Amino acid sequence: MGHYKSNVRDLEFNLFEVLGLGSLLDSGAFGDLDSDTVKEMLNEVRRLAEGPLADSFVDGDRNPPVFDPNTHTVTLPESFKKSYKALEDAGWAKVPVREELGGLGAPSVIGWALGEMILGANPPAQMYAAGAGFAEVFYNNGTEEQKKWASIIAERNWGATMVLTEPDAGSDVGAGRTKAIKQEDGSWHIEGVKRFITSGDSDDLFENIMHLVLARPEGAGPGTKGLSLFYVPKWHFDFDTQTKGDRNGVFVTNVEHKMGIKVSATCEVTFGGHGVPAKGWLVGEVHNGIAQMFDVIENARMMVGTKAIATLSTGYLNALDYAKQRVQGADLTQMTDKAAPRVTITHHPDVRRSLAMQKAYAEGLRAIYLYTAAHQDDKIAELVSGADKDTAFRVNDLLLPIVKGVGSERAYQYLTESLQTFGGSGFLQDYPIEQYIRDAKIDSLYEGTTAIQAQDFFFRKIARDRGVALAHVAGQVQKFIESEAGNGRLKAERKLLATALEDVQAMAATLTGHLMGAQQDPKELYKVGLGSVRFLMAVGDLMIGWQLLRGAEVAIKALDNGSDEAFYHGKVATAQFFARNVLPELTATRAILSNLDNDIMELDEAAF
Ligand code: ST9
Ligand code: FAD
Repeated sequence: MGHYKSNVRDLEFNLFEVLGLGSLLDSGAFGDLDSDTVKEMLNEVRRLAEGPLADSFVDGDRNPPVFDPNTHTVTLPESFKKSYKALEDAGWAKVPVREELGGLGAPSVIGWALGEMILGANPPAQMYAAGAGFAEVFYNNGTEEQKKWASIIAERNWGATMVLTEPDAGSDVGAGRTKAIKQEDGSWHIEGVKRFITSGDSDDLFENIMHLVLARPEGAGPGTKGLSLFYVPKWHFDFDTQTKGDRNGVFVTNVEHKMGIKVSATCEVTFGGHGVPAKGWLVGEVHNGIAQMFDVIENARMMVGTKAIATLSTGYLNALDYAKQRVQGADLTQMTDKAAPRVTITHHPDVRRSLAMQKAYAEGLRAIYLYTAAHQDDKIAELVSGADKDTAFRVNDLLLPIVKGVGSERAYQYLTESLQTFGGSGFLQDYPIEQYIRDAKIDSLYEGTTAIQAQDFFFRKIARDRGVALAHVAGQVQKFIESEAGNGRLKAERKLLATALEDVQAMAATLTGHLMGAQQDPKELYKVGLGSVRFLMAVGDLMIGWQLLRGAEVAIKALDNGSDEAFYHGKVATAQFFARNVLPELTATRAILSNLDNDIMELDEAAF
């Protein structure tokens, strides 16, 4: 058995029983893609993920990429290349990609449900496989000519990178210094050093790589708005004859040694530093780089959150499996009887508590990323929450920092509980959890750290949106609270959810008050900064509680029909456990946020 444990049952539960996609799929809204086909796809991807993809998970960690500074190349382990090939051959990464680019044009929510299993089994494989997705962004933003290039790039399965970060420009992308110099033939020469570039080179996985690079044209203004987006190929390519030309002047000049996701090559990339110009073409022939790059970033943030959640899910299922087999100690009620029979550790209350928390966060976060993805498609958004096109767009925007920020933080936190369930064995490389933890840590760092997600969430997705998306989602929660959901069995939990919703609304009002107050006293903004991560996490818990209880409502109805009892009982019990054990904590967070002060901001650095 490989390391990866999928949860197709829970994916199907969310897609068909909670979101109710069956009716839409079976009405022909997405062509041939009906419910049965989606179920077959889920099982096909499960087989691939648990088998050929999971096979190289450990080897890719123990035998990371090797960089040759003389040839500027990266060698990947053969085992990983074999896994990658299996993924590419099966074509799953192209499922959500538009048909013009050789994809199926399936709705996002199906793409992410399949993607979860790939990301759980071998996350770097999905990252290397993102070329067609990148080509879609190029296509959407490109000129008519560039659209043709994008189609060819997708069809020929090129690799792709997103190139923003520089040594002095991490969170602050607008500090980037890489230059773009216009050439007479309409192309540009890019000059500068970028760092931490995922898949900067990739052995012989691809015939070519498309780098999407942010650079500042000579004379352009400061900050992110002065950056433009360039298509820079690794090899020149004649799109008319479809033949590879000379090497372009973009070279990998270092590969990082990392804590996790080691087989994903994280590269320093130097443009125009080796006597060959790094030629690029302005995407869409317009200077609108940061907005264009955010089309990639939004997808990448979704990917990172889903990756984290996928890892927590397999971590929990591994821990559960172990806990059911590990015999240790007597039942607590017989603790004084030294001859009492020994029991499996699932009998110990603290192990139960821990497993319930792991299950609640893994399944609650899965429901959130799928609910978010449901708002990436107009027809599905309408079905799921009654959102029109504009509201669906805003809701997706609002929820992305929750998928990415809350998903990554909670996954890392509860993966340590998965490890704890194994006792000392969890610390060994005999089990996958220690690698899961190392591989998942990156998720709270790249694609915008948690602090950046929290600021994006409050300033852009709530304040700048004038609370429109938040009000839509809060309205959905309120409707659930006021409903008869659970047929009497969820009454107390709906009350706990009502208090949590009030707490979150009060937190939003407090932070908004500080934002308004900043017009008189700019230091009021510090209070928003001091409270924003707590706020993000609190909204995450509210959303998880709501999603779990919605699932419980569906499960209670299903139990009345008497099928799959263990699964549905688990759904109800986990939702109740979360509502009773986690939601009340939001009242304390509300109190903390209502008493924020700037003392810590005024403390001299020397006093830290
Ligand atoms: C990285 C990669 O870390 C790691 C993993 C790579 C894996 C690769 C595989 C990926 C696969 C998935 C991709 C598939 C492709 C697609 C598939 C399709 C089927 N939303 O607030 P302002 C824009 S890469 C939208 O003033 P500052 C907007 O245009 C490195 N747009 O910001 C705005 O203008 P306006 C990742 C947004 O103070 C403009 O930016 N690095 C959003 O100038 C300026 O906004 C980071 O993530 C948004 N949420 O700059 C950097 N926000 O306001 C993190 C801004 O007029 N740092 N815009 O609309 C930040 O995000 C900063 O907050 C900052 C600040 C840079 C935006
Ligand atoms: P900094 O920005 O220096 O942040 C340091 C600390 O300060 C963090 O805790 C941060 O939250 C905090 N901080 C910084 N600014 C603020 C602020 N304004 N408010 C509050 N707190 C703040 N980049 C690419 O362009 N392409 C890639 O493919 C890519 N892949 C990556 C792969 C890996 C493995 C890694 C490690 C990084 C990758 N990155 C990539 C870069 C990644 O996006 C950055 O590391 C990330 O955005 C953070 O930037 P930084 O490391 O410079 O940290």
